[in-house]
Amino acid sequence: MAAKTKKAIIDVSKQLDKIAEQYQTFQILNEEGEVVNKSALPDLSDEKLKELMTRMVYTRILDQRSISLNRQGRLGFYAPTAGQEASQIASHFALEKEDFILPGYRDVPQLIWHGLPLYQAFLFSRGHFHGNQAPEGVDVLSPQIIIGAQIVQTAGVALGLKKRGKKAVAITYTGDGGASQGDFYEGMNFAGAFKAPAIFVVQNNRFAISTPVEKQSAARTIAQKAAAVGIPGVQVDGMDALAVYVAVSEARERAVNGEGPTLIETLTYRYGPHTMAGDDPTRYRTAELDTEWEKKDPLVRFRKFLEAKGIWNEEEENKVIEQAKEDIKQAIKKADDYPKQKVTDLMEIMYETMPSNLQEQYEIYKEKESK
Ligand SMILES: Cc1ncc(C[n+]2csc(CCOP(=O)(O)OP(=O)(O)O)c2C)c(N)n1
Ligand SMILES: [Mg+2]
Repeated sequence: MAAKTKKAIIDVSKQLDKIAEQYQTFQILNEEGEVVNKSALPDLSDEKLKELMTRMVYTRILDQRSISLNRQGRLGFYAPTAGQEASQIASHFALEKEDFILPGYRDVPQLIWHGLPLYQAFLFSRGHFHGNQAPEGVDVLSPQIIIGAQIVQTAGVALGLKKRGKKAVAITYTGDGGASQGDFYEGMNFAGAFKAPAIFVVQNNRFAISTPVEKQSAARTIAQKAAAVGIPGVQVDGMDALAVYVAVSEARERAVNGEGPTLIETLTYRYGPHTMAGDDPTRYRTAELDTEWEKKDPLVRFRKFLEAKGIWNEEEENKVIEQAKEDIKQAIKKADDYPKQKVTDLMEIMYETMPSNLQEQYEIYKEKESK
């Protein structure tokens, strides 16, 4: 144990407590789906509420199907999303079509709901370049694998939107691990200094692969890291779709009104493994912790809320499940039928004008591929 510091002249004893106190978890629905914060309820029509539930159920099915397609060898890279639906889908639900998304590798669902066709998400998983070519008007980057690399880019995209006079935001997603990277501070600092319309969402699912959040930082919350760069920071119950929706809606409004960026920490959990590439969560997580978080499930909670309002039932949910399964079946077939990528494809999309040495190689490959 460290020796006790003698009475200090500069009294910092309460400093950290006072900081942490200011970042209380924002919640609207408790685990039973009961409203615990009535004045914070967002003004969403029944249709909108049902649409949000539809998207979360659909995304849970997509996750289940993606895991089994991966096990059958029909998908490549896949990072499971179950447990994080409120953080991902309700945050996206607060955006507009013209907003720009810079996702991490676990954030494929937000891209799909922003307009990336499902078959392209499957091609991305298989490492096919066409999976990274979002259609015109779908303003997204492809999922970033390098932890934190999308955060400085987000500050840049946001500043670009501002300079062009667009009423839009750049939103990025990273994890608790991402919040320990240098890029994280750099991106937020720049966006704060330039009042760029950015939203930094940190999905704190408690682990960076096997490293628990307590070992990643001495900060008691991730939200409070915003204060160091002079921007608002919000910690929200990331299993509560309504709370996440409100936090992002308000951040968006501030951003487009010229008030600059916001950091949002969502407290969440991934039920599955880190990715499908051999991670075994039982080696670093206890069954008790899994159970504790499963009780907070975002779908169960929101379903109870909607059922109590009389606008959701099993039949309605089954329709969504069937639709999701059918769409996935069609999309995987479309991905199967899509032309295999060729070496020349990659060369064609890399440069506007191909350098002469590549041009030579290009001719050689073109010849080979024609046989
Ligand atoms: C710069 C960098 N370092 C390390 C890795 C290896 N890596 C891949 S995922 C990951 C953990 C990230 O955890 P977190 O940010 O909490 O996101 P989560 O996977 O929990 O969604 C690490 C260390 C990487 N991809 N990039
Ligand atoms: Mg994490």
